[in-house]
Amino acid sequence: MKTREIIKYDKNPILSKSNVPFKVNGIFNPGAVKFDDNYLLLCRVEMPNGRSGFVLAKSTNGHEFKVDSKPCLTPEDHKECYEYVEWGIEDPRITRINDVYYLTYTGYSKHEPLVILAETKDFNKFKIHGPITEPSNKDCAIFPEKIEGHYWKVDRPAAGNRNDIWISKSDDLIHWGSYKCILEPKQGTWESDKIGASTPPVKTSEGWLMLYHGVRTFGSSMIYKVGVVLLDKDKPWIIRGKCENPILSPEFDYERVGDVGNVVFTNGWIVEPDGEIKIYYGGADTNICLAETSLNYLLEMCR
Ligand code: BMA
Repeated sequence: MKTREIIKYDKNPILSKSNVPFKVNGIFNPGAVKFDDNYLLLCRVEMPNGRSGFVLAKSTNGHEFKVDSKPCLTPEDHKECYEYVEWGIEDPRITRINDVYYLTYTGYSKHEPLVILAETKDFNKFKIHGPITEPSNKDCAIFPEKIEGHYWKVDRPAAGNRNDIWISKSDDLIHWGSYKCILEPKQGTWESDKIGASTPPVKTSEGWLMLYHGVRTFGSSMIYKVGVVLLDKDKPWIIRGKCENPILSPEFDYERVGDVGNVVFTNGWIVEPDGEIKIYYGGADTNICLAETSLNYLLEMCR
């Protein structure tokens, strides 16, 4: 496995609203997975009314994607829990467990954000389980296998001015407990105000590797960057390593200028069998970009 730094794709952004065959304000923050030998992005599209749904984009090489002709999941599909998603569904994370793909995403409504769970086997039919947290909570990612006989998730409940990453466990992916706070913002740094889990954790020989986002407020604006953390393989509430610096920051116009400027935000990555990694991320809440790196490099950053 090669060690390589993080390289932003020179043809970024890989998707913007001109690639979407229907009218949207933007396409960003995709979940990512390999499915049937294709690269699949489950992209958030903000509709003209300002509410988000999801559309699929497919690729054979991970670089050039074609967006489907219509959304695959919308707030209106949530018949049993529409009240909690009325203002949009956002930022899906995809975790494969056996042959089922579990989606965790933000349901947004007058109740504030909470986490919705859905599952699919084919990205065509979706079974929506509904909310698995109360508000305010978002940035939820499920671990891809059981640890100590339980399922695990990380998420980001917001309480007062606290925005920390928490872990919890479950026997059925619906009912959760044993909550623990595992990571807090670090004052006076790039991640001083808010953090949240980004990509679903990936198992490595050294533990669970996960990307997360950190936010720092400057005056009235916020800068979103991406960091990396390593959780213990058997006791995932223990932090084994963490990079002090962000691994991705807004630098280019496509990350600095858009509906929300100075944002790089990821909720989807693909780790190839040879350890190469594709990180798909939203630029300025407006478009979708790609950065490539390797497992070795990210592990080295955490040591
Ligand atoms: C977060 C989420 C993301 C968004 C980011 C920057 O709170 O809502 O969807 O990309 O803010 O605006």
